[in-house]
Amino acid sequence: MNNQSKTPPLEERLERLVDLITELQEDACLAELKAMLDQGIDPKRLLSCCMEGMRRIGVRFEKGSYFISALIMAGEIMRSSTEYLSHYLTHQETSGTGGRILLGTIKGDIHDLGKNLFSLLLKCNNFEIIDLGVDVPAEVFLKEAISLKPDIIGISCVLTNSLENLKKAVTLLQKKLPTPKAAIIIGGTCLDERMANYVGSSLWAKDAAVGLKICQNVIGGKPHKPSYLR
Ligand code: B12
Repeated sequence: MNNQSKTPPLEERLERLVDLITELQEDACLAELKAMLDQGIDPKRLLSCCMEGMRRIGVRFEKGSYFISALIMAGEIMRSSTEYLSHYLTHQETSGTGGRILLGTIKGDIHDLGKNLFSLLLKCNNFEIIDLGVDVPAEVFLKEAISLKPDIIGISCVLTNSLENLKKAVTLLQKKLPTPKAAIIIGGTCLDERMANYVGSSLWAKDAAVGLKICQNVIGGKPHKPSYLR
């Protein structure tokens, strides 16, 4: 008997992992995630499964079949999964030029898993991170930016309801930051290019990996052109 008859094909296992996350089966999901990591499966593919699980949980919440308790559990699953994955991602991503980044989630929003994941990727690529946490008002971003002089300011916004706060922060920073002005990059589930235009930020990333690339370009002196944002 060969191994193939015992272990289901990879695609099937990945889909099962997404199902376990969506069904909030924390123990089974973490056990499977760990097993797959130990077997050398690409952590980026596993991370994509976690993101897809979060998306499906969000859809169930919107439809009313999941409640806030499910979002809380989802947050815990995502946090533990990221913790496992971080060991593997850290070893994978070691090259790149560093810079100093001020990070935070915008006022009104307490989602931090996306921001933390972005922070992790940046750290793995030799960036210095100053994390202001969640629910950060525009004025605090400005005050800390003036005192800490980051190269880049990263703002996470997951909730549509916080979009006006994000717009306020971007406008304030663009107006009041001393020269040379730090670049501002925004990211988070609720954002797309249209929203980025609305809040007035030319740097927007649909995910943490794209965000990392943009930050590397900024530090490498490449122009801040929307063409390399996608
Ligand atoms: C887990 C979760 C929670 C947890 C969060 C725990 C935590 N510590 O973060 C808790 C329970 C706290 C929560 C609360 C709420 N939530 Co919630 N939550 C989720 C859920 C299921 C997963 C979010 C997540 O962590 N995803 C995984 C991370 C890794 O993904 P991410 O945040 O998108 O980040 C990625 C990118 O966006 C990017 N990124 C993120 N930030 C940044 C920043 C920069 C600079 C860059 C470059 C990139 C970047 O990088 C990441 C990796 O690629 C989503 C569903 C979904 N579709 O996402 C709903 C969701 C975000 N929540 C939602 C809602 C409505 C709420 C509540 C209002 C519910 C309520 N009635 O109380 C509250 C709001 C509380 C508040 N004031 O913030 C809605 C938001 C809808 C909207 N458009 O506004 C969603 C989409 C669910 C839904 N479909 O309805 N939630």
